[in-house]
Amino acid sequence: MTKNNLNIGLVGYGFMGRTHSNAFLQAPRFFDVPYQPVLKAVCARNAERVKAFAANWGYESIETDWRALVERKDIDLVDIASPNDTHAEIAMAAARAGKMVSCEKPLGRNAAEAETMVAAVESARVPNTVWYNYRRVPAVTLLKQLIDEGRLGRVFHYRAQFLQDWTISRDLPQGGEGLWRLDLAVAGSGVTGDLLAHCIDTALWLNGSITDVTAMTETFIKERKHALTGRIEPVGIDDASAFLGRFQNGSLALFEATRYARGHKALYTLEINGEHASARWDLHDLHRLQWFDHRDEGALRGWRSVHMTDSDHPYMKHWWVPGLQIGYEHTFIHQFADFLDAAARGSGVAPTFRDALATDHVTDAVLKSARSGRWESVAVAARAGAA
Ligand code: SOE
Repeated sequence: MTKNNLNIGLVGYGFMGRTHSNAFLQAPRFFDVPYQPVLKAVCARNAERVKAFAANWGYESIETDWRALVERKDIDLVDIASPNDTHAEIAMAAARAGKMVSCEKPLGRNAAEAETMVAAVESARVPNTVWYNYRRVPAVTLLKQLIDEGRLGRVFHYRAQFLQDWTISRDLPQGGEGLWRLDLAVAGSGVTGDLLAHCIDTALWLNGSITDVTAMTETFIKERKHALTGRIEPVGIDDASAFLGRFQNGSLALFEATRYARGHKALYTLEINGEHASARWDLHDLHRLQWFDHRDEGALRGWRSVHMTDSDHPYMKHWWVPGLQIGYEHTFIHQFADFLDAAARGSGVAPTFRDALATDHVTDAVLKSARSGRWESVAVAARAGAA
């Protein structure tokens, strides 16, 4: 059967532009998706570099102004993979133009910005999603199923960490291409919005709402040269961020993110402890789910390391044969395949803009608490159409 084309316009050609482009190409090859994605146009300001990117990934055309991309009649989906300070303007214009919108995380630089984006996609009724890709690691998706089946029983603890070490050098400039994550005006925050946000998104999905937090942040290197101005300027982002919190379901939260954990490159770990069972997952070993079930026979009770490569594991029947694992890039392919299925039904796929707004509310509360030195409650987003 011939499928309708879904014409994609990508904004941004950095690391995330590559992960998304790979997903657009691979999803229809491995999943029976209802559309044929077409890499119609890629947009970025540097014409030479965007041409090279288009040639490498097979985009049919280029734009150097996102407004021109959004206005094009031949674009169905606007995919935003540009720095955080561009998300809101592009997403709102795309929604107003009736395009589907997918956006890199975090949705907004803060919850107020994210609220305007949610309002735009909801009033335009366009399918939308935010690329919190770790939900679609098969081990994490399986954990969600196990939790929803009630296998943990009452949950007592949820803890998560995201550890990196790439900004320890004081010679690293802030700002500009590749280093905008260190520039407060562009990024909105440091590790809180960049890394902790991943931990929070997964936690809200697995364990429900977070209601209150008490946090601390630290900026270890106070001044850095700004790549765009050439001047030494104060650093506004948080280099490390940690919080204690409470979930709505009564369990306790313990979260940490940093770019100053020497030796750790992208160590995202999570653990959940319930009355009957516990589970652990680790991004450096992402194809394994660690599972302990207290109801197992006493003499053999212990931690199991489940290798997520069987066809009855989430998403795995679409890949290789049992025993052969998949990796990081597949999480984006899974999300895009799910998005296409949902879009064909006229809806977005989780995490939608509204789901991602909930994460921005938690990160706002974390930053507020770090400033105030007090417990802060997490604001609850207004429901759709309530404003
Ligand atoms: C930061 O180094 C970063 O690239 C994040 O921006 C991504 O969201 C994370 O998945 C990996 O680390």
